[in-house]
Amino acid sequence: MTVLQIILLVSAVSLLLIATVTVSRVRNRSSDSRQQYKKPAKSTVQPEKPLHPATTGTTGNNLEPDEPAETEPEQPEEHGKAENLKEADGEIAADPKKSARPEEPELEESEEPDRPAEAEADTAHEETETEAVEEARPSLRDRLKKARNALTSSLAQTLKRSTISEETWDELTETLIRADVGLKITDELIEKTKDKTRSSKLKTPAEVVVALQEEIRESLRMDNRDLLKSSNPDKPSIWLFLGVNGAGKTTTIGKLAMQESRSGTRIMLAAGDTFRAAAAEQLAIWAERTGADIVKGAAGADPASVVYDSVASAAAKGFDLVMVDTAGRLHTNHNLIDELRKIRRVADKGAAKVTEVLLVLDATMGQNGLAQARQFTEAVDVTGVVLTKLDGSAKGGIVVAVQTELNIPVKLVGVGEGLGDLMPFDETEFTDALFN
Ligand SMILES: Nc1nc2c(ncn2[C@@H]2O[C@H](COP(=O)(O)OP(=O)(O)OP(=O)(O)O)[C@@H](O)[C@H]2O)c(=O)[nH]1
Ligand SMILES: [Mg+2]
Repeated sequence: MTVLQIILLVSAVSLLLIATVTVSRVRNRSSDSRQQYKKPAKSTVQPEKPLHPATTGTTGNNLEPDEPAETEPEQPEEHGKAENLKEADGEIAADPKKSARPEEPELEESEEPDRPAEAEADTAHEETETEAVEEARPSLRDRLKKARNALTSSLAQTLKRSTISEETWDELTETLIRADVGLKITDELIEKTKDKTRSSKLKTPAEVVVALQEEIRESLRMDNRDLLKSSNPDKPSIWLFLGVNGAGKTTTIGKLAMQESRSGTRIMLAAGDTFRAAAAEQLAIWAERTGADIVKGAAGADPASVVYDSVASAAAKGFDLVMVDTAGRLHTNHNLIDELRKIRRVADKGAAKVTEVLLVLDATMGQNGLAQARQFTEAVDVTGVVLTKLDGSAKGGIVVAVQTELNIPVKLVGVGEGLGDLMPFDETEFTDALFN
């Protein structure tokens, strides 16, 4: 081998070595750069998590199966976003108008079609819940707790005795008077119970108390408790609501309008209380809640003209029922009583007839309420009584006093402030709830 050949061989080997080292370095660099890219790749995936939790679960598992420590710091942000999303959904569910909005600006295009459907489902769910709450009412017995507790604790002493004596009758008399039955009716009930005790040969005070409950139930028996409607299906019925301030007229109209509208009755509310500025507004809220129409007059307008207009409008629209709210007037003010008479006259002169005049009485007013009631019944032909706030009264005997003294059927009882807290009155249900 020549010297030249040896030099060429050494050069070739050196070049080969240099090339190998260079390729190896380039490979190492490219491997480093791939590792550096892992983090940005992760952070672009993770913000998606709160928006699509299900998808994220799968994606996360595929991408970072063995790096839990790196996913954890991201979580506070995820929760924040998830909460924001929940809040947004809540807002949409709470306000059906918002849920109907298709052009929600913050929404991504891909999310757009889902949102109204979700919102609708949420709203429907909420409505079902509201209805369930409205329907799931306590029984009359639950609502008469105050009155029952007062009566049963007053009877406790009498029931402890084993024989019937003069003391038994004195105690029963006191119990009835305390329950606001009134002196005259108490005497009548005690006499009838004594007769029954003799004729049925009752032996114990417990039997006497059962007999007294039966006498009370009998004294409350009346056939005509249904709310009357027009016999002509082409003409609306008119129901007037009267009573002193705060008795519960407007609330009763609202509760009743709800019940009636649920059974398909088309209702017009007449804001006949033009004295108080807020009165028509209060009625308008009930109209909105129950889907009824309303006719309001200007403040201080003649209530009779409002009633006339509402009846005319109801008749023109083919409505079934006009419910007339009136001012809570002082029963001593004769001008106001005259005004009630005028409302009644005018209502009857229009396109329909008054079929119910309902006197709304606050049960917690006791015998004072009865005195007020007489003023109304002398002025206008009252066809039925609505006894409100029985839930708040410890004196259930007022029901007996009102119906027997006025000789007008108690048609409805109010047992709370809620929409469903108005019940048809039934003497058997009532006496059972009071005594047991
Ligand atoms: N606990 C209870 N509260 C009732 C009942 N009925 C009505 N109320 C409440 O009694 C208050 C007066 O009710 P309204 O309906 O405004 O009485 P109103 O007779 O229209 O009163 P005016 O318009 O001032 O004449 C309101 O707070 C009602 O929620 C009931 O049956 N039970
Ligand atoms: Mg009112």
